[in-house]
Amino acid sequence: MQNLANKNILLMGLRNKSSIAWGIAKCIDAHGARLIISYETDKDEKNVKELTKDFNNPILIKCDVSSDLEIENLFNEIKEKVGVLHGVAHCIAHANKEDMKNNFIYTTREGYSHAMDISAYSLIVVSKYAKDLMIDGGSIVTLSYYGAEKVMAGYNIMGAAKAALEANVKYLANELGPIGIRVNAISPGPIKTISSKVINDFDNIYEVVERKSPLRKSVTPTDVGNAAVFFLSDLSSSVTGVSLFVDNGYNIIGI
Ligand code: IMJ
Repeated sequence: MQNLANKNILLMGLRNKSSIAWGIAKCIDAHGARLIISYETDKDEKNVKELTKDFNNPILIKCDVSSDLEIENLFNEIKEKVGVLHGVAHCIAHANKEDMKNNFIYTTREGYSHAMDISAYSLIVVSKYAKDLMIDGGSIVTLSYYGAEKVMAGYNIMGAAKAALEANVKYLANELGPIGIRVNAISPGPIKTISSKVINDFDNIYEVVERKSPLRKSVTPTDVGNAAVFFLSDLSSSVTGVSLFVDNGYNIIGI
């Protein structure tokens, strides 16, 4: 199926084969879009090039979202190369390891700013530049987590950052709605990635979710990719400002 034919879509946050962004990228490409992929470091460039070599003419651009200048350059280059943008998949988050490991109360000022900057603020500045290229309307989708709403062991500063991100989604959806741009979040159940390997308690939470979710299975990057295609396509043309659980129903369970 080609739900994204003739659309130019920016995907941010692809690093390796285990990235959730990789599951999303494959679904977006399969649905016929032209992908523009931004990566953070020169090391990521090699992986991203190799991963996307069979894609439909992808454009690869370096962008570290901690730099306003790099974000501005990213969108200038997109304007130059494709002109119009129809969608953005924002799959970026980062906190310092120590700030996730230590008790929440010991979060440092620097660590708090860093997690908020990369994981929540970046959506605002990316949306600001994206809107100028979304002249036919558009759709912006980001990734959240249940830890924004409920306390999850070890999630700590990222819980605060995802809560901020979900609030950003609502305020951006309200401001960009009148110019035909929708903004939504997907909140996936736990997925094993390279970055999840360093997280204490991850394996325990992953196992509990698999055992207790109504559908009794774990979530795959392709599940998230299919939801992203829904949000980025006209199938969701009247949906904005929501956070959608793609978690096999785990969030409805109490004890
Ligand atoms: C993260 C911490 C604690 C519990 C967790 C997670 N569970 C899940 C995650 C149960 C699913 C993964 N998650 C939803 C995240 O948002 C992870 C973000 C993250 C991961 C790292 C690891 C490496 C690093 N910094 C990070 N920053 C953010 O250095």
